[in-house]
Amino acid sequence: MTTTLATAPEGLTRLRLRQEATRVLLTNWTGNSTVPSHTLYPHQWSWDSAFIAIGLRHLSPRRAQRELETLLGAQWADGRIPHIVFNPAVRPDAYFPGPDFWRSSTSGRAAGAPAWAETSGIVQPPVHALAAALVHESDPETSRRRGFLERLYPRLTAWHDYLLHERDLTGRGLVCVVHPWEPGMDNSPCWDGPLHRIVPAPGSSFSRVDLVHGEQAERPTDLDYGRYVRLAADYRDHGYQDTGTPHPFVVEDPGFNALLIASEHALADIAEALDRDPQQHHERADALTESLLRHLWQPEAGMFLCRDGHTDTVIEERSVTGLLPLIIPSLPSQVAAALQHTARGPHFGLGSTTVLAPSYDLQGTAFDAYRYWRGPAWFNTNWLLERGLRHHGGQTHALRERLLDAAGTSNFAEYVDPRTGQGRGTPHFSWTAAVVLDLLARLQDGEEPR
Ligand code: 9WN
Repeated sequence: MTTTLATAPEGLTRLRLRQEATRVLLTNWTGNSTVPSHTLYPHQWSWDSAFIAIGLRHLSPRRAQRELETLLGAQWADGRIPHIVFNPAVRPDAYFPGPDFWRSSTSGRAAGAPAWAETSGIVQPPVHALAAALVHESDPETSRRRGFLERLYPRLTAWHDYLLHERDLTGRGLVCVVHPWEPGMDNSPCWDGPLHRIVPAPGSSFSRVDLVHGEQAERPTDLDYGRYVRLAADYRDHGYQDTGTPHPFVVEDPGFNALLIASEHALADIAEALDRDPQQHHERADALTESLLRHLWQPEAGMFLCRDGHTDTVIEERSVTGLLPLIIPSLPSQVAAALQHTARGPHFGLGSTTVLAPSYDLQGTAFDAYRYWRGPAWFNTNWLLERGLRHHGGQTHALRERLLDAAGTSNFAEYVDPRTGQGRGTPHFSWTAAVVLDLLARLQDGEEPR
């Protein structure tokens, strides 16, 4: 793992790291938004764009605003923000499932899909209001002049309304995900149990493009891919209507809900910046936090665990998603302390056996340091953990340094082996570069921004 980046003097290292992260984001910019990767993911992805905007604000607040505006320009009339917005200039078969599969403008018309864009029909974690608040703070003057928050606020509120009204499928005051791609952690062992019930679409009915760019041993299996395709096709064939689709996969995911809570807090800040009443956002954040604690907190595990909405049972797998509630500023202090303890303990090894927090339990039977979300460490989740630990008084200097080093030495890898920091997946990955820029900006300012 030794490179000139790692061996250069500290100042130069950080300077070059910033230059290289900048180059990644500039190269992946397509004019209105940023692709996660030109090869593997050549369109706009929802939660990627939120993290990208958080980094991009340090290069160009205006461009960061544009990133979010482009995404929200493809929002559906029912409030959902689709997980992919397809770029019409990219060949439809460059990614599977592409626009010909999702057919949003026709199959999703009754649910409110726009006629002017092709998108997917599922969603990803709601990091957007948090990103919008941070982008605004980086340059409030330009933001005000362009009416950035004014235009985004109703859209972000509609997005949260959609999740709270249409996706509380278990009636417990939590948002449910209906596809393993929705929590953004596609192949997590947490989904193995619920996915088992799904009859896979036959392999002959689709053709995977991800294996052209990614290593087979690191990607989901064909069997799981068949299940992803089946779930998405069934949702599409029910017009992407939440009422009316059987939804054989229903999971309450702590990370997804925690990000919604953090984003409700951010919406309260945005409302205040616009001289509006923030009360409803505080109330929603409090109600969601209460439901999260009541239904997903597992004191004996020292963390939050997912819940299968069909069997009404806890999914006994430890995933990094169960540590993400650390980003909730109002989390009770004893819960935050237990999460910190678990993050540093044997299951995640933060600061002892691992360089960065793995996506899944080091001691879990399904642990695989290389396969998608079944062990590798991802930079966005570690950025969220760093932020959460900092909010709750934890020491984060070492984690920050390791994150920066791993990003630089791995050439901004999509993910890394959590034990060594060795890069895996595709290089020049946008959110890896974005979180680097955000952490570097903090070091440069010599202060702790929000
Ligand atoms: C499906 C784009 C996305 C990320 C997800 C990551 C991966 C897609 C895939 O890539 O998912 O959405 O094809 O595997 O799991 O978190 O947003 O970077």
